[in-house]
Amino acid sequence: MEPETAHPLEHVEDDQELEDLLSSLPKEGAMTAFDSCQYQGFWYPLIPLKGVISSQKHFKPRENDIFNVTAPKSGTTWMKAILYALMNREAQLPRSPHHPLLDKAPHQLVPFLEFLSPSEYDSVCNSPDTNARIFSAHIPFVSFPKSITVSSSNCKIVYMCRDIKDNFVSLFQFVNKSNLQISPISLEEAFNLYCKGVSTAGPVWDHILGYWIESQKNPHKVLFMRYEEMIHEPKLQLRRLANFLEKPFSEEEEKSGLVDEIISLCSFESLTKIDVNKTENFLHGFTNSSFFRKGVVGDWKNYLTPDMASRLDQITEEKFRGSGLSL
Ligand code: PAP
Repeated sequence: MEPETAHPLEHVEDDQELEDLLSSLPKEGAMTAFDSCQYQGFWYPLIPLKGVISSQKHFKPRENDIFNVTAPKSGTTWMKAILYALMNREAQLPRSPHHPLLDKAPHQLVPFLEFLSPSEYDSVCNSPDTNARIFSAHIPFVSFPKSITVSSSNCKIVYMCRDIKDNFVSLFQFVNKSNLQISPISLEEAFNLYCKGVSTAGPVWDHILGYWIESQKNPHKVLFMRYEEMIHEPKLQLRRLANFLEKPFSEEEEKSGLVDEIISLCSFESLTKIDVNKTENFLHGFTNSSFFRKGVVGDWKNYLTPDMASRLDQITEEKFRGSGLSL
């Protein structure tokens, strides 16, 4: 048996106790105007951190809940759309002119666990299965609510990672485009913080590694996916995902072109043409459009110096050495 990871805030009973514990955590200036706190080895702004702690204390999974987990800027929005379209495909055909993804943003259809209050968990009803909901989270494996990760739970975790250099560039662009900054942060400053691990739910390498290890130990519970593989071989990856979620495509579905329809509905080109993804506001004032930028592989080449690229490669190589994982 493995030792249980201690959750120092699990027994917090009242707000004062929570405030005391939060104020005792290490803090650092972050890429945004808000300081980051370090909790269980990972960095967070205060609001999502409170959500992480709440979920640890209060979340009660349903039998077949599904969790779309990522380090920020690894393809979360895309996977939200894919999971929603995939799981609801019988009642809501992707070719339907009334498909919910045509008038709701992926972030509205699949909420982040850490941005919900405990009283809102049960109001999530975005799956055809009454024993299941679809949530998203940036929470590292070590801090994920134990009620979900225990082997007796049937909940499934779909983890998506992305090339580290593209991840950093996407994050840097997002931070400067959104309302998270009083004045823009420079590339160098953001880069140094990222390399130190001070990004939301960072260090990104530890985030990825936690789920990679778990996916190897427990492949029925955690599916490890890559943004680049989704871009290059979407059909294969979508079938892999459907099989993992025990909702494989039937022969009729395959023949009817459903796999292509889901891929097309959720593609960058298609989602960025939909009005709601261009304008409306999402949680905490982020515009929906800020979650769509280029959606390509290798954009880091347009931003990083050769030194920056090799520093990230070097950290990646060191962090993943011996794990069987390379990015
Ligand atoms: P989040 O973790 O804060 O929710 P997330 O959705 O992971 O953000 O990141 C946005 C990235 O996914 C953007 O990448 P870029 O900056 O390199 O362009 C965004 O363009 C990309 N993205 C969003 N939707 C799609 C999609 N349908 N297909 C491919 N990439 C997408």
